[in-house]
Amino acid sequence: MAAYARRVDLTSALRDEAATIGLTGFGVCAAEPFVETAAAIAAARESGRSGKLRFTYTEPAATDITRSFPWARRLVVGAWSYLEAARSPGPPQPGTGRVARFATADHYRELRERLAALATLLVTAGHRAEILIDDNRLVDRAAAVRAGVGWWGKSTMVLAPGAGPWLVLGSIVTDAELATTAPMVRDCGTCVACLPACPTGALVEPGVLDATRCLAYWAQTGGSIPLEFRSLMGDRIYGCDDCLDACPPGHRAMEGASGAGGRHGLAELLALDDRSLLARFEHFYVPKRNPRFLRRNALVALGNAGGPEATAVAAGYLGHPDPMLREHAAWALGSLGGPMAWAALRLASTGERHADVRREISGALARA
Ligand code: B12
Ligand code: SF4
Ligand code: SF4
Repeated sequence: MAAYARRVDLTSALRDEAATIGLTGFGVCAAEPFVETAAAIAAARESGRSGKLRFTYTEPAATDITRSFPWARRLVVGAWSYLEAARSPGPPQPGTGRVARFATADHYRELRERLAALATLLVTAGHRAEILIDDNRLVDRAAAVRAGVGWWGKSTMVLAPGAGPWLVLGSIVTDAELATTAPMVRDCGTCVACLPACPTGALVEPGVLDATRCLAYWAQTGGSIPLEFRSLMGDRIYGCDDCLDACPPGHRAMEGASGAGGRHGLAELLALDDRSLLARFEHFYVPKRNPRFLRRNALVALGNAGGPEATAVAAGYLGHPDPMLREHAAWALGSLGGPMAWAALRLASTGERHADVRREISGALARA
């Protein structure tokens, strides 16, 4: 009985502290294997829907936390609503690109600081505590749903009352046998707004994402962006919020986040050196920390967003030493069109030796 009271007391103390420090969501669940999540990951890999994703998809321990932390008994899950801090990119503006709200700044830091305060309580009470946020060793959404922090939306996002999908998630792994919190008895009901809102049809069924069609995936995956997605990328340079924007449970929270945020001048970005570009976006996931992928995204956004300097900037990239960037610059010029773009492409076609870039230039000129 005394042990039970201690467990409940510590959970209550953690909950109180979570409220005091302003965590958006809090819950505690057992550190047992996520069997259904393991099956969902296996199904995504077998069907090819996970594409080149690694993270939790190739980490066998991701769905069984005790493989990484044999002493784990509970997960203390926290959610942080970043919407107010992120504000809004607003409508497209020529010459600018937009970053999805979750990445307008390192919003995970706010969550980490709050989870650190809870971890201190656990350690002070004599327990072990390890913070995991966006870590390959845990599927954050599976933990959040089990702990009752939110429910699984048809967009695959975890949604919470008041915040909708605008949450980042993380957990503390602990050996404390805390009292657990109940899963949320709630779902999306008859709403399906996110499914048609996805510009690429990546949400192939309620709760099932084909990552190989997701724009957020292409913005953070290496290689060339497939032609079929380049126009659909619009002015995005990182992430995509369309299925979140469409989600009614998040609409009220969006009203309080209308100030400008998350827009960047593309000509300026494309003029930055490697170090400055990576420093500006140090919290992005960029394959191999190679800034060429940020420039690739910016060139695609430039081709879609236009703007007074767009043609000159894209034409300048036709002389870049990196063939992948020449390829995307050629596409951008084909998308921008106009006498200057066609002239730059014709000139480049005379000297270009790389087969992929030549193909891209021909494709772009076919739009003339
Ligand atoms: C890989 C990854 C991606 C990939 C793949 C996403 C995916 N859906 O798997 C890509 C790059 C596409 C991506 C995009 C985004 N991501 Co991401 N991503 C991750 C990562 C690293 C792993 C996710 C994972 O393991 N998925 C495994 C698969 C199997 O899970 P699932 O697709 O959700 O499948 C579940 C559902 O189908 C559910 N389910 C089962 N039955 C049913 C039935 C019904 C009716 C429903 C509705 C659901 C359901 O069960 C399955 C698994 O248990 C996590 C961080 C982490 N370590 O967990 C962040 C994470 C999921 N991403 C996050 C964010 C913010 C995003 C973006 C919003 C960013 C952006 N604005 O661009 C987009 C959202 C796209 C989307 N609609 O999901 C947050 C999500 C927070 C939240 N509130 O849910 C996480 C948790 C990061 C964090 N720590 O906060 N991401
Ligand atoms: S993030 Fe964008 S592309 Fe990906 S599922 Fe949502 S709406 Fe579709
Ligand atoms: S848009 Fe509707 S169906 Fe999609 S996640 Fe939000 S509430 Fe659920």
